[in-house]
Amino acid sequence: MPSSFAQLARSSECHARTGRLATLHGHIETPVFMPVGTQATVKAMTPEDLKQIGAQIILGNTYHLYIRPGHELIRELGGLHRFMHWDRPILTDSGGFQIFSLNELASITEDGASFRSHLDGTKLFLSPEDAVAVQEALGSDIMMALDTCIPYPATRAEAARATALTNRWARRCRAAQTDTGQLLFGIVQGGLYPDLRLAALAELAETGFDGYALGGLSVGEPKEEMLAMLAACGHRMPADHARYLMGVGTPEDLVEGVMHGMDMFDCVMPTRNARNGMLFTSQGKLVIKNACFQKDAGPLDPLCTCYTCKNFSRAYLRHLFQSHEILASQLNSIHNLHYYNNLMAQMREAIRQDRFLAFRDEFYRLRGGQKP
Ligand code: PRF
Ligand code: ZN
Repeated sequence: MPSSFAQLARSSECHARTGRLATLHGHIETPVFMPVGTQATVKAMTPEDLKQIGAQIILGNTYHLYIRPGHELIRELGGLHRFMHWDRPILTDSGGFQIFSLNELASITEDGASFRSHLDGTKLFLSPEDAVAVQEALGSDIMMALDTCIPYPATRAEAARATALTNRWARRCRAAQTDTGQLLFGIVQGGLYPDLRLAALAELAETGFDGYALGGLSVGEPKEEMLAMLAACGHRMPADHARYLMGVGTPEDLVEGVMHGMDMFDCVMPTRNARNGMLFTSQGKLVIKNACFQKDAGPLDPLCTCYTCKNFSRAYLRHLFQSHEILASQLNSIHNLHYYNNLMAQMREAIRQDRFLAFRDEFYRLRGGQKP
């Protein structure tokens, strides 16, 4: 099978690379950030807003859409793209992580995961085969294999057991896939044990997936531990396939992830923080409710070219936030997602020009921060 991913340029000083991923809804230039659209919507953003900030691909959640409104309904209405009026690529997460993070009572057997709906308590079950069938009904471009996320901290024995199950489930997902042209990515677990992760990766690569993800990171472990796993595993993931770091992270995490050879990222941080009045800027974080912005006529970020920064003052944005106006969420989300998207675009350009480490130095210098 030809790979859906082509590497286009690589840094001569680190593992950073640019590439192109082919999907049913067109190409994605990597490294890429995927805004999170859990409920078939990226909160507070219309699809047109998303296009304006340059989003190439968004993420949807199998777990939430399975519970409400149901994958059969979405299939009947023409699939997730038509349902939400988004014609660019969509990646759907498999549900594994959401089942365990939203359900204290979830239980795992060899067969699959049993859990209760977080909405009304209904008993539900999702097998690896179900996870693929649901994602095929949704019609996402990239499907994720069903995994079990290992909580932090976990003993080596716990991590080994969960990782082995995740890999058996991954094989079942691959076998359950039908001929839809959708891509299927495998997920590397292994907790904070690099040898477990590398063994899991070798097994997954043996099965053969269209891309490989690092799961189970940014789940409460110290930052150094996450970066150590990234350094141990990132560049050892198959170079001829896309590499996805799941649920990560801060702008700094994205820069470190790219340096270690990762291609794809998603995180609720830009959208969630936007709604909470925390904005990302080239100089670091900004809390819009702070009194110092009461009469500030300047833009959020003088270096930003987004709709929000071109048209509104910090004073106005602070007023909207303090008044709990819906527009605060919208304008702040536009800015934060523009910031994330622009950061990725800058990294792609720096890699093409083979000056990624210089870009990284400047990134930390501007925000007055230390490199990890
Ligand atoms: N597995 C899946 N989705 C995820 C994760 C995971 O481990 C994470 C962990 N950061 C975020 N989203 N399936
Ligand atoms: Zn802006």
